[in-house]
Amino acid sequence: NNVGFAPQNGSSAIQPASFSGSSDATLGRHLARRLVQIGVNDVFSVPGDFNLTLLDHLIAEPGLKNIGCCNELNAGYAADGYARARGVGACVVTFTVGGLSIINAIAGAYSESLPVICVVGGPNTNDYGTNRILHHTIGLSDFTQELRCFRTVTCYQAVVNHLEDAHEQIDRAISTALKESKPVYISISCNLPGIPHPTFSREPIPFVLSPKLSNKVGLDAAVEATTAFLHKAVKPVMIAGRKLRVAQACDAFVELADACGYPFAVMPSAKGLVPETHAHFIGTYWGAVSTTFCAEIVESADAYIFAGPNFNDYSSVGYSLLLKKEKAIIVQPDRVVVANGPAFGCVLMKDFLRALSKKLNRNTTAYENYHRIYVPNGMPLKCEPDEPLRVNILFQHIQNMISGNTAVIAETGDSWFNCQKLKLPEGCGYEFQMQYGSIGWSVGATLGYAQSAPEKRVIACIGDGSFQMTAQDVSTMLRCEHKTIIFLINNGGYTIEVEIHDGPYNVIKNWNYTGLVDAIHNGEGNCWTTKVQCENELIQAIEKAVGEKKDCLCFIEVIVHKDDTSKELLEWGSRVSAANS
Ligand code: TPP
Repeated sequence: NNVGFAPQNGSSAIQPASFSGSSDATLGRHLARRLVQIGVNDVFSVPGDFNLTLLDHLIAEPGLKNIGCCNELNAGYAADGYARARGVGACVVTFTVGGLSIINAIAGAYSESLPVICVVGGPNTNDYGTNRILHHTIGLSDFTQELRCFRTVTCYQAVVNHLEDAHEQIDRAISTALKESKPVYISISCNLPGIPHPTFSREPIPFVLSPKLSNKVGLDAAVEATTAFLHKAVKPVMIAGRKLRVAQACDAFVELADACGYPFAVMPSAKGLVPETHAHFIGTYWGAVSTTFCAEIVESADAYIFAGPNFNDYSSVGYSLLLKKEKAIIVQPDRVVVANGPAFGCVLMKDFLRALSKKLNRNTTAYENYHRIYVPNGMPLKCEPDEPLRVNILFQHIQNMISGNTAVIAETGDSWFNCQKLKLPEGCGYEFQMQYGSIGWSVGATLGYAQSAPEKRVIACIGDGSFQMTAQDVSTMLRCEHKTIIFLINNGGYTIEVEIHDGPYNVIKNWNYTGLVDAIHNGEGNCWTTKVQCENELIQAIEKAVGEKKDCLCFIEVIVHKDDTSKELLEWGSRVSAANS
């Protein structure tokens, strides 16, 4: 009813009369202090008039940096990449235009169980309860549209439009993100961040999240049932799934392998979570596109322990895995199912794996049997020096670049399959977004990961189609002085889609990618670009990237033939296609 008129209760009305606290006893500083406390030292943002004051208060906090991104989608992907390296990430955007732009990245973070704190500058407190129409909305006087969208991709939503409960709302949102390991949404009215309030007048006491506990009775019963089952097995095997990370059970998985002596594989999305240099490691289990012999070993085992698996149409290669539930122990973050029997609930994966490692007899024959299977390292046929470069040669060279001081980011596309075959040295990071598979993710994620883990040199493998989605934020990598190496694999199209179902829509417009990155560089920051078409040029480029240009962002465009795909993609594509039709 106040449409077009100044509010009768201006923003000063929300300031408590009795409190004239210090300038950092504010909501904005409280949020900033909380972020720093939980390990966030960088927020990825795009400013807008609803979040400007909030940003002022965030950057006033020592230990918190603002990383301005080119768009919200990339800011969200960057927070995702940051959370992968550090355990938590944060982003700040503006009401609705920013919020709806970042939502795809937040959905991706949800799918990967990453705690990302997504903060949105929201409407002025005085606008709530009126029927005013605000800019940046679709023109209705309903302020809940953005909130309703975020409900489906976050585990908690806080709309902070009162100072009285702001402290509680912010704390509850952040602690929920950490407890559930999922993104949360916090909307903060644009007129609140700078107003002092007594609730913010002390340094917040750090969160101490109460540890989750297993139900002892259930744990013992699950271990007993599993032990009885596994002691009957002759050829047991363990398979690591991606939920090992959220269950914080990577070490417990390896301890179990050490104790019981079983061989172990990884599901594709768990690559990087368990050491590939371990003597019991037998490769990636991905059905028909597994590491040589790995599928045969897993599928012919008489018992398999899947720890944290995520079975979907992609990881099951179009539902073609030859597994039997009666042979499986399925261990999820808080439950265990033995041989398709009743579930043991309230049993934490970490506790279960550790308890099991104390009970299981050592079965060395299982591992020794598999160890006898000798699989020579596949060496691609030698290229002639000036012959067009082949993808398998490219990845042979990338293999030689990786170490414990690097991290590989693999974009959706044929890079999934090519990077999956890399043998990761101890400590080498590895990230990809297999459940959600949103192309373009890797540009933002590379930015965020490199910002979070400056000690590692990030090597990103990105297809041309994916790069076209989010290329702008190479700009932010340059501003942040990252020394990332990007391999832009130019095969002229959406090749993974070609292998699922082809049509003219899978051909993309070729860009001058090095020219584009040079234009983004524009003389500011350290950037080196080159284009390679044969092995000799690639060798020279890599030598330069790891030598003379080691402190530089290096962008290497690799031209390959449009039909040069991995054999795994061909096999996987045809099976996924069959499942789709
Ligand atoms: N839009 C989004 C946001 N995500 C998607 N996964 C898709 C569309 C469908 N899609 C999956 S992979 C892909 C597309 C369009 C093509 C990737 O092409 P490119 O990056 O060039 O890699 P290549 O397959 O050629 O290795």
